Amino acid sequence: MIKDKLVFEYIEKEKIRQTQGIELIASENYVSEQVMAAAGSVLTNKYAEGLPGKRYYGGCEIVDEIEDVARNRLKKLFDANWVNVQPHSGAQANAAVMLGILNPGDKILGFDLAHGGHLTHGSSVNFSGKIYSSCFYGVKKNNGLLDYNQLEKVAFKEKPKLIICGASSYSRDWDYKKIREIADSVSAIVLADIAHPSGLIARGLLNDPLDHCHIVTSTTHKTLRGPRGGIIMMRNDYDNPLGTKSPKGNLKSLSSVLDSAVFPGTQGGPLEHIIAAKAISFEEALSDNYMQYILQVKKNAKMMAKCLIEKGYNIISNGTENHLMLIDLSNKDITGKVAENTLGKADITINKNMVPFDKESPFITSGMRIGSAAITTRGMKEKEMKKVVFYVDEVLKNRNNEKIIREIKKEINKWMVDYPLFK
Ligand code: DSN
Repeated sequence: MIKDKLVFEYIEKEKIRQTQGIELIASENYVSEQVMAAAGSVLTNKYAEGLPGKRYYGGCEIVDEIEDVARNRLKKLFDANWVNVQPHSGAQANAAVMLGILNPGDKILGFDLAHGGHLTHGSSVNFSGKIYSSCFYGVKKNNGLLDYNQLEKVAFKEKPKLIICGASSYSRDWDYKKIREIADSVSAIVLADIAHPSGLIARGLLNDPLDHCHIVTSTTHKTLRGPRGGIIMMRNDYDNPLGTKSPKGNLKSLSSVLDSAVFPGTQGGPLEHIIAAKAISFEEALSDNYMQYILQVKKNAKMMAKCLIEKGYNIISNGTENHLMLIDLSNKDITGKVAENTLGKADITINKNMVPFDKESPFITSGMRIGSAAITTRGMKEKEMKKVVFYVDEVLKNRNNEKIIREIKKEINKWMVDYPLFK
């Protein structure tokens, strides 16, 4: 049945790569077979612009049911009262939120990308920094912890319309209550982008942003362990801050503004195959098995951080409360770029990462970011974290010895056979 030998050979090679190595990229994970099956299903054939019950195409009866299942499960998972499961990615979710509640040129305040934030939180190379006027807060130099005083000062000075919290490489929890208080004092909306820790938040292992933030976005493929995609959620609905009115002259609710900002605002047809896969992953995330998994993710990250610190690695903020950590490699006399390349030779996959106040460029960096979400899915526990850190350290110490690195790679490939993708 399968005709495209070339592409399927590459897919098989990628499967082998994913299986035989130690995956430490903090934003990656392995989905279940049923999530993959839905993502590769006939639903990919269907156009369904609009929302369930209000589509612009015929033949949507079944995808309507599927999207409603996804929405209801997501509401249950986060105790949300309104959700949109259509964003193709976290970036698309953020784009829709900004389109919905801001006018071009409006001021936004986000966590500095160089301190652990995200491109879509106002970076000058991203739509968020090109269309809107961005300003930033960051972490304290002495301890790597978020500087709430600075956030407050910048908010008072700049009077942003939107304050964005959330990060792609910050290993500590967030004080959403405090951020909401600051936002209220300058009449700003708060968006929490929980793309990274959403799985931990869903199961109560971190503070709940939905308690305090007006709008919450996330990806579905990191700790949440679903297909690649985005979501938008709110616990309460609000009046639309732009004062947009419906054709009948009524003030539109924020939820309807956000729905319109996803489609037709920023996207065309939703990916119903991915929405089905999201629905499955939300049900998985509600299960006892997932609870055990996400608890273990947190324990594994803590153990990795402890072992790294024992080996003299400098972890920003000196530890982790979630699934990831950012390591400043300056004291090891190695750049992030070299670390990424060298570990890659031993089939340990990480990403180089800027550290706060980094002197290197984003292409070189002084740091690396690692996370425990993917290796925990493979069935690893604290005991295995010690071995993972041992391998990381050995490879970095022997970065100029190709022979040793080749031997470690062989050991790793053999070891990973004990942790199959699907049991
Ligand atoms: N690229 C994602 C990450 O690795 O964190 C964020 O978009």
